[in-house]
Amino acid sequence: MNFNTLKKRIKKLFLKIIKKILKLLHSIISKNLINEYLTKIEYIEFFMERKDYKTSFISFHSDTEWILEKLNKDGYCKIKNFWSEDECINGMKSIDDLIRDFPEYVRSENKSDQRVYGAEKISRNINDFSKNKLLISVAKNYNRKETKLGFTLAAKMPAKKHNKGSGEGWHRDAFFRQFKTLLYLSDVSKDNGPFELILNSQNYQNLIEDMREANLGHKQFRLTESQINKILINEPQRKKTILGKMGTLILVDTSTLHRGSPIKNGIRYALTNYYYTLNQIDDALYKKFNVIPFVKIK
Ligand SMILES: O=C(O)CCC(=O)C(=O)O
Ligand SMILES: [Fe+2]
Repeated sequence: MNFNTLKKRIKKLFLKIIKKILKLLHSIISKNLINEYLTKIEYIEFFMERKDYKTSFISFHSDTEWILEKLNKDGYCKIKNFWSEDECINGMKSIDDLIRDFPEYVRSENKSDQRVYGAEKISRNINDFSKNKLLISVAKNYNRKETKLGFTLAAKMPAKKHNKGSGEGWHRDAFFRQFKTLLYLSDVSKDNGPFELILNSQNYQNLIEDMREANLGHKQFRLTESQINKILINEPQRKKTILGKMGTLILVDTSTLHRGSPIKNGIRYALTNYYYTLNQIDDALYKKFNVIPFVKIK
């Protein structure tokens, strides 16, 4: 074992011990302070192994670099006309076909939208999107760890009464870093359930400040409307609603606070690529999302 590996191991062990002590001290120190310290330790642990990640992909596609810069700065990046109108129309048709032909894979527990995970295994055009080289290159470099596409979600969201929007309200998918790409196949104006996020909520400093502001718990994934309002009260400009014509692509770190806003009108069709680091991919993941297990590309 070389010196650096040993140093890393000792650091990891040290952080683990501090975490244990903090959890034990729960009754003595204020809960909020403990939550902050725990988050700090988890943040250090998360990025420790990612610090040295290098990939030749950085020069693979010339657009990778500016997209990464924008992602690192704002937590998201929007690209217009990623797909043409014709491609989007075919994409919407593919989603309708999928929902009709594979009802056993249509997720019904989501109240707002109809979802099929693993759509790239059935539809040729969705498969092309899932394999896009620029997107995988951005995913790897943004995650700073070996990354693969997990699956592509095909989703159709009609305007139903009392819907909460795609994702069922404000949440983060993960803490610290999680990369997805969302492609609008239909035009999305403010009434068609646009993707919304709280700017910079993925950054460590904001994460801690927002926790204080809204009195959030340790690893709290879902937030109420009133907690979001507390975060926004002094900085309303941090709420970003991403509108776009069909073919608009949103590359986003879903460790930001985000949601698909409730849809008031029409139907929103969208595809989402879910990228995971290799350690996140296992059978349980595919089971959790009821991903189509077979390939039957048409
Ligand atoms: O599709 C959207 O607008 C957001 C969905 C979302 O946040 C999720 O499924 O985790
Ligand atoms: Fe989400």
